[in-house]
Amino acid sequence: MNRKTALITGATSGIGKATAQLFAKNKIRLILCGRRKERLDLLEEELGTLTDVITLQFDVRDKETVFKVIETLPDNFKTIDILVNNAGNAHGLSTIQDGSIDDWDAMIDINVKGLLYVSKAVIPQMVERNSGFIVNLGSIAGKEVYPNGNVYCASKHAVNALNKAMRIDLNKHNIRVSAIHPGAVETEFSEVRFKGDVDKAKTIYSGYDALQAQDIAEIIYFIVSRPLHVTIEDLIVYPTAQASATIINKK
Ligand code: NDP
Ligand code: 8X3
Repeated sequence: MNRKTALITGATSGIGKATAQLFAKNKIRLILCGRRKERLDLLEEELGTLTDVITLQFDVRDKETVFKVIETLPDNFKTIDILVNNAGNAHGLSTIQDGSIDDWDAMIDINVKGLLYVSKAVIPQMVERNSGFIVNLGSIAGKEVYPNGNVYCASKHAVNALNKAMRIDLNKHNIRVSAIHPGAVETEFSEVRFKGDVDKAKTIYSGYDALQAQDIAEIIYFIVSRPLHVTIEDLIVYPTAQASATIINKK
């Protein structure tokens, strides 16, 4: 059986890392991406005993590097069967009138433009082969807008739209496209959003059982392991305690 190769962005933490670990257990070959080299090295060491692993250190905002690193992959990693567009984050949580322009730039550049660059670097080979799988990490913030979420919500609404656009444009090329829109997942997400304030980040996940990265990884693996004629196009996943972006039943 031909083993599949997956490129995962944002593999150094949270959902991307858990997905890499689960894919490795299932013998999917891995191209792991992120900015933090030491974490990539550790992952390569950990997962290299289970499957073939290569790591690519780059910032998804760096357009030239994105294309260069993907174009210059070694021959045995050139064929990418599964692209997991996971790298992303929120910066800040404030009203539109108080928001920081640097934070806005980061969210649009990483969550939207970065996702587009990586996709543009990978999609042509999928079109050529008439096969491939793209999983886009959206968010409940891409389905709803909540107070102070403005630009993060806009960036994830864009991911939601791009997921639909990919599904339409790539349909005749037999490429499967799926989006997962989680609610609260306990990762480094809130630490990044609150600029390293660990205590504040913890409050987001306290008083209920938040989703864990592993929960989302299992769903991603389920999606990509369906038979060829099955595509799960769009999925919202909540912790049981969550009913909408703003309603969480905390004890
Ligand atoms: P983490 O902060 O734990 O992981 C984010 C990952 O993205 C890291 O591996 C980080 O790696 C990578 N990343 C961030 N910025 C860049 C960049 N500029 N270039 C390359 N890689 C980058 O968060 P999650 O695992 O929770 O987030 C994964 C995805 O899931 C995101 O798209 C997020 O928006 C989405 N999501 C998260 C939810 C949550 O509640 N946690 C809910 C809904 C959606 P490095 O810093 O090494 O570059
Ligand atoms: C992360 C979930 O609700 O903080 O995308 O936007 S939320």
